[in-house]
Amino acid sequence: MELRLLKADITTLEVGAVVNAANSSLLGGGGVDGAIHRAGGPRILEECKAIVKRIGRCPPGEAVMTSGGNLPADHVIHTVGPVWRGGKEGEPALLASCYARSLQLCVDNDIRSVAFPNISTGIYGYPKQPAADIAVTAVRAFSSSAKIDTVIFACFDDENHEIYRALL
Ligand code: AR6
Repeated sequence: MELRLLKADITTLEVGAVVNAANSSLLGGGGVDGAIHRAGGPRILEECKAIVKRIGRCPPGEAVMTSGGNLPADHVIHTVGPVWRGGKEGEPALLASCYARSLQLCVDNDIRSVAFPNISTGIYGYPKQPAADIAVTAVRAFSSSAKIDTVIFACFDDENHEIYRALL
């Protein structure tokens, strides 16, 4: 498994799956979630609604998958990061779970390339350095058994990009 760093708008990437930093309603929002639904079109939202109807809301740390709609990516994996509440309410484990559950969906669906945004580090307020440490550790921990070829960390802001550059 190759880990790559890009400074990019995740909606432009031609990969097997892009990961969305969603909320539990799966109905869209701001940040990267808004960008993915805008660029991907209404089909993604329809699929999200069908998932909620079937299995209910998506709790923090979990992930579900839809098609990529109009995106160049084949699929969107919607995961719900933790809201930062100071770090003592299980946030680190929930954030690590977002990465692991998303990668497991890739394995289960034979997806070979996946791009992650910096989950929870925008509207949800997770401090960027510890979030990056968790992201890289979780992906590396997963890689031993997986047949995923490429994992891209798609950083949007300069601060995250610099943090990941130092880490990778
Ligand atoms: N491509 C890649 N990364 C992006 C893009 C983009 N187009 N746009 C923003 N980012 P956020 P969260 C980065 O706030 O903190 C939504 O309303 C951004 O710089 O999108 O997990 C959901 O519905 C930041 O580093 O997600 C939830 O309610 C990272 O994406 C809530 O926000 C994550 O920021 C989730 O908050």
